[in-house]
Amino acid sequence: MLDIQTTATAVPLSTPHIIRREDYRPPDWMVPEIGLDFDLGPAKTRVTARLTVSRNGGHGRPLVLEGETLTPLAVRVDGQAINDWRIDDGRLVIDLSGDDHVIETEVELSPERNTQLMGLYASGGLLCTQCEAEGFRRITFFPDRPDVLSRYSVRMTADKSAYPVLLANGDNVANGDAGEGRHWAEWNDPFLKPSYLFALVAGDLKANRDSFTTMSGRTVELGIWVREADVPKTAYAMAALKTSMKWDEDVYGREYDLGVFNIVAVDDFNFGAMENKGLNVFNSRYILADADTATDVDYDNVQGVVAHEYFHNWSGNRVTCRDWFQLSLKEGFTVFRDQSFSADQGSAAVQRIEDVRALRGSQFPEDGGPLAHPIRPDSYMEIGNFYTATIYNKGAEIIRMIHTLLGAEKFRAGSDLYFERHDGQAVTCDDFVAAMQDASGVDLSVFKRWYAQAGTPKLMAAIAHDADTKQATLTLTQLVPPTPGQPVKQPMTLPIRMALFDRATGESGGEQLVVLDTDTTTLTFDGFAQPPVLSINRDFSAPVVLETNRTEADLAFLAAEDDDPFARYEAMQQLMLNTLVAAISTGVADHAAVIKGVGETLSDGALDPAFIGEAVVLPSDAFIGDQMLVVDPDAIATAREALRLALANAHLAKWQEIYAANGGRSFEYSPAAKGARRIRNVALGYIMAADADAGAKLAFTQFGAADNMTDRLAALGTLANSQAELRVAALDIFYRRYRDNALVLDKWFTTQAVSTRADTVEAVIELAGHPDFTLSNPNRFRALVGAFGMNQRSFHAADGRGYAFFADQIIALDPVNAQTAAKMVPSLGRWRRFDAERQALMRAALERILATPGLSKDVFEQVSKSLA
Ligand code: 0A1
Ligand code: ZN
Repeated sequence: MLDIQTTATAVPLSTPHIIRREDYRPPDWMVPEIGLDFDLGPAKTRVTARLTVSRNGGHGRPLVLEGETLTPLAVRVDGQAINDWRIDDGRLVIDLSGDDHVIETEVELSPERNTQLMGLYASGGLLCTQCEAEGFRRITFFPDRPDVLSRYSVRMTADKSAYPVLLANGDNVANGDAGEGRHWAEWNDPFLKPSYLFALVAGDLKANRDSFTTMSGRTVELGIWVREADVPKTAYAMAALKTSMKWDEDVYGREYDLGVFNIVAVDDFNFGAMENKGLNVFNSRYILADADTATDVDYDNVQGVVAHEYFHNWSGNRVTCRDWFQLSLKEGFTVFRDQSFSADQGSAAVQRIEDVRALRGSQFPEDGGPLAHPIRPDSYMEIGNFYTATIYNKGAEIIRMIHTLLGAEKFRAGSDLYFERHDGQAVTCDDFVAAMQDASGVDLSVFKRWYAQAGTPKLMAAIAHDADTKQATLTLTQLVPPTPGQPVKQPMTLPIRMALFDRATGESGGEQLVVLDTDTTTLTFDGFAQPPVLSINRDFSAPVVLETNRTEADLAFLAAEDDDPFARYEAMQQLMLNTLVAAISTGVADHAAVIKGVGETLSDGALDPAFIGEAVVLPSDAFIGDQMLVVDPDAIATAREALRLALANAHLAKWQEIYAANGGRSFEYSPAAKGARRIRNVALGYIMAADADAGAKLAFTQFGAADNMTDRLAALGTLANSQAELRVAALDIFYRRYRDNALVLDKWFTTQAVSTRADTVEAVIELAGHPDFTLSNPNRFRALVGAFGMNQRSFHAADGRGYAFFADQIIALDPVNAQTAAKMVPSLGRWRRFDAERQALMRAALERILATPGLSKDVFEQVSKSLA
């Protein structure tokens, strides 16, 4: 029977199955070897699997193989067809008498009908797979859990003209002609791996080929496989891959292990990319880049994601997770590794600012809302919902804190021990911490609370001074807030980097590391005739919300003087936030300190333009909202626009000077050129705010003359936010120029979805009816609907139209792509943060989603938890 994969597994809403970490049991059966034979076709693919199974321990339990949307066409045990198998809740159950058997199953799939993009699916003429976390069970019956490690051999047969290239994990060991216009290929992967790392790709692809010589002198053949026309857009990704391979050797001593490393770009993909062993599959947005189509941010993302997936070869593949509760074991560590790599490639300060901005933008709200969970969760309904900013970004901060506590050398000893001790194993977060502890001698037992407790700690730092004793006193107090299911918390280990500055000389006695692992502590510092200025949580050494008693003068001092660039940026942000929050709560705006601070930053010749570009940008609407008890989107927008206008007017001559000084060069992708584009486009935004007519002309000229996407899109965004007549013309020109380039067209949708204009809700509703909008491509859906969900001004329009539209879209997407639909829910799930009217409207939208018949368990979990 043909298997239909367009819907997710239906779950009776009354009995959602909750999987708990404490219920972990080792597998009943191991599968040391698996042979897979794919007879590939878009409408019909036949999969024959041959599993060598062996009983694990002395139990009498049957063999249970996971299957989702699969029907067995044949089942054989040791070569004999059997009929006494049964299907139980989608699983194939077989009673076996002995301890070692060979099981064969056959199923048929329809890749072109698989809109969920999990398992084997069709994308733009390709056939490809996505198995993490539980997609392999949509391909064949298997104990689809990460602690079952197998050796894979794969044979694929497909039409030669439609699918001339056949790729899978490991090495290509044989190829041949199958007659009738078909051909076959065999691939063997010598490394043991869990099923979630299995991959195959078949298609009409061309490769950018290169090679890398490893530290021990082995040659690795590299291939980035894309449509022929896209090959020139893969140069940057290839360079990033080679730099990553070298970096992992230099910094972690990790060498690549196979003779080939292939990357394939696909257009329809639920996430960013996937680290399948030797065959990474990427969302094309993280591979393709050239000056005409990719912004500087896109280039950075390509580099970061290529590195991330490559680094998984050790942190994830060679050493993998025992179960999905340990997801942060590979993701937190690998994000930390890719962040460190990116910091080494350009401005470390700007990288850190961006990493913290991402953490605060998505993880802090998650940690403070109904979906808060520790980096090692205790339970889930659908693991797809746990690929979160908490697991990834907060997970990376936890590894970064271990790095801070141990120091670089001991951290490296710890990672060496971890890789050596657990190579080829499926392990836990406890195993990782144990290796770090054993190699360093540093006790991490209290630190481990970070794995168990959710919520962003609040750190209060109060500085006092006694002129008589010339002593400064610093009192640190932490508070870990309650989160769903965790009403009471224990204090966390907080590594706090700090320095005290003499405000007269501008000197500090150097940085020190204070480790707070109790509720409160007081530290004294001698030799301060004047009250010192406190610089604290430098480089964002602990992922906390900081509250201090520092004055406006202290912050202004740090914004101008601090030798830690992150702390300097933070001081300026804090000055801005204080000004905005005061304006919102009192209705009186005093912009003087921010105007002065920004002026000094703009004139500081010693600063890197890329850093200045970040330091003079106002905090986002959403981040301002996070500082308030009740988020008031309208008041926030008004206060932010007023401060923007004040900065624009006060420094107009400077913005114009910066604009002129940083233009006129032809495109180059270098840190200096990137920095110049950044500061110039920030200046353009301010010029627009100060003088709408002149700004619009300037933006339109830049839009037309730009030789790169960064400048063109920045100009378009500036126009799209404005009332300028040229706005429509610019959007139209952009659309016509790029209508055939899906990745750039996504930017056209997003630019309009994040617009600050008052008519954005109508515009977005209209765009959802545009012929280029589709539910079948996750990038396009995220570009319009996902981006709109982040637009605080319009999404939260007081009449609730934004919420209603958003709910309609989630309901429409759910049967097509449940995973992507579920990812949208948190925008509505933040309802408790808003006023009573908005709360009611947001809840009504969530309740309408929940009442939808046949809702996926993905969306069900997110919505039901959001309403709880
Ligand atoms: N492990 C990948 C993320 C990923 C997870 C699930 C997927 O299913 C659609 C795809 C990718 C990473 O961390 O890059
Ligand atoms: Zn990852």
